[in-house]
This record gives sequence, C-alpha cells and structure tokens, in this order.
Amino acid sequence: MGINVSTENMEKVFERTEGLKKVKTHYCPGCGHGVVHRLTMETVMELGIQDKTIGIAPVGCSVFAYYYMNVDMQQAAHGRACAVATGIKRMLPNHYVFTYQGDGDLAAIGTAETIHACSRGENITIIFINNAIYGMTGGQMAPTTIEGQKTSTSPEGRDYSMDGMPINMSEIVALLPGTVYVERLAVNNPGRVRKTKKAIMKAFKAQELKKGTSFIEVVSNCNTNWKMTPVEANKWIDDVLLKQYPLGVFKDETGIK
Ligand SMILES: Cc1ncc(C[n+]2csc(CCOP(=O)(O)OP(=O)(O)O)c2C)c(N)n1
Repeated sequence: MGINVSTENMEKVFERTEGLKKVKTHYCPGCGHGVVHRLTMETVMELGIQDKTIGIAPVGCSVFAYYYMNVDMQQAAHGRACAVATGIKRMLPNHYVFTYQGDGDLAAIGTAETIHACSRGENITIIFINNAIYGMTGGQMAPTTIEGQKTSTSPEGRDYSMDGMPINMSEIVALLPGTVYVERLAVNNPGRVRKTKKAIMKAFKAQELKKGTSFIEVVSNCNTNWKMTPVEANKWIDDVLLKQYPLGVFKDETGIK
C-alpha cells in the first residue's frame, strides 16, 4: 500500500551542494567521511571559490575523494599530501589548497611531511580525519589507536608497553610557530557537525590572511573496523575516544570571528 505524502507546504531544509558530484557513495553506512566531504564542499560553494580550490586526496578510504568533490583534485602517495599541497600552493598562491587525510596517512607515513609543512607555515588547510584505525586496509592499528583498542594487528587490544602511545596531532602541531589555527572537532552528533563546518570555513578563510597553516582534526568513526553499529560507534566516541582526544581550539591566531 502506497503512502501519499504531500511535499507542497514543506520547507526544504537540506539540499545536496553543487560542490559534490552526483554519484553513489562507496563509504560504509555510518562512516563520517561523507559528512566531512559535504562540509568541505559546502564551505567551498558558500565562499564561491569552486574554480580556485585544489584538494589533495590521500590513500585510505578517502582515496576516492576526487570522485565526490567537484573541484580540481590531485592524488598524493601515502603520507605525501602536505608536500604535494605545498608545491601546488607555492605555484598557485591565490588558489585555496587543502589536504584531506586519514590518520594512517597523516600521522604514520606522513608524519614528517605534516610536521614540516606546519613548521614552515605553508598557507594551506589540512583536514585530518582521526578514526583511530587504518580503515581501508582492514583495520590495523594506527598511531591514533588508543590503549586497549582491538584492531586486526592488536587483537588483544593495544598495549602501550609493547606498541607505544597514541600521537595527538593537534596538540603537537599547535606548538609549531607555523600554524595559525588548530582545532579538534567531531562529527558524531548534529551539533558537532555544525561546529565542524564553522571550523572548516574559518580554515579556508585563513588562507586569505596568508598567516600560516590551518589544521582541522575531525574525530570520526570506523564502525565497520571497530565492529560496532553506527550508533554504538558514535557513543564510543563520546564515552571513550574523546578522553584521549579532547575537543577544542588549540590555537587561533586568525582573528576571524
Ligand atoms: C605508499 C603506500 N603505502 C601503503 C599503502 C597501503 N595503504 C592504503 S590505505 C592505508 C591505510 C590508510 O588508513 P588511514 O589513513 O587511517 O585512512 P582511513 O582508511 O582510515 O580513512 C594503507 C596503509 C599505500 N596505498 N601506499
């Protein structure tokens, strides 16, 4: 039996941004990558900079960011996104250049590139998705995996005495004089999604000011490899993950309100 719903008097509260291509997603149901893709591209469209924006896609689940984001994109090898972004921004200083990277990409193989780009104060925006795991390759332990967290390479749970401790990237890069704006956010509830959008907007605007690097860390989920439902994963972020990764502004010298 069909249900008739009249949409005549309904207010439209959401629309796909033209900054996203009309394609089906490959992300797992519940994954935060798609949300952050949307926020990034809404920002680009609202700023009217679609033809002046260049994104750098990483390896990892977001390797196909260029299938979704309707701007010029360049793929970088594992960990090299900040180095590629540096080169592009220096050649095209009036373009808006951003990297979009997972924690395996940014904080493992790409640690050096990330730290040095931030230390040089490259005028780019780094969007860093921290899901505490290597998502794409089957859920191995990442530098961001927390104590006791079970992964495919730490089936008994991460043991700090054997595996070392997590790397809190925002805290580290905020110490570097080259960064102008560093904030850690999350996308596990609607209020936080809205805050993340504001932060991405500020990070893009900061490129106008040419004062340095903006670093936006987004705590996200990988419910598939965490072996949880999306609802459980969002709760686990609140109950457990954010204790290791507290949200907040670590540095803001942009002067942007
Ligand atoms: C040079 C290089 N080394 C290793 C790999 C294998 N690799 C592909 S994706 C990936 C893990 C990425 O994990 P993360 O950056 O955390 O992103 P996620 O999939 O969780 O979004 C690895 C190790 C690769 N593609 N290229």
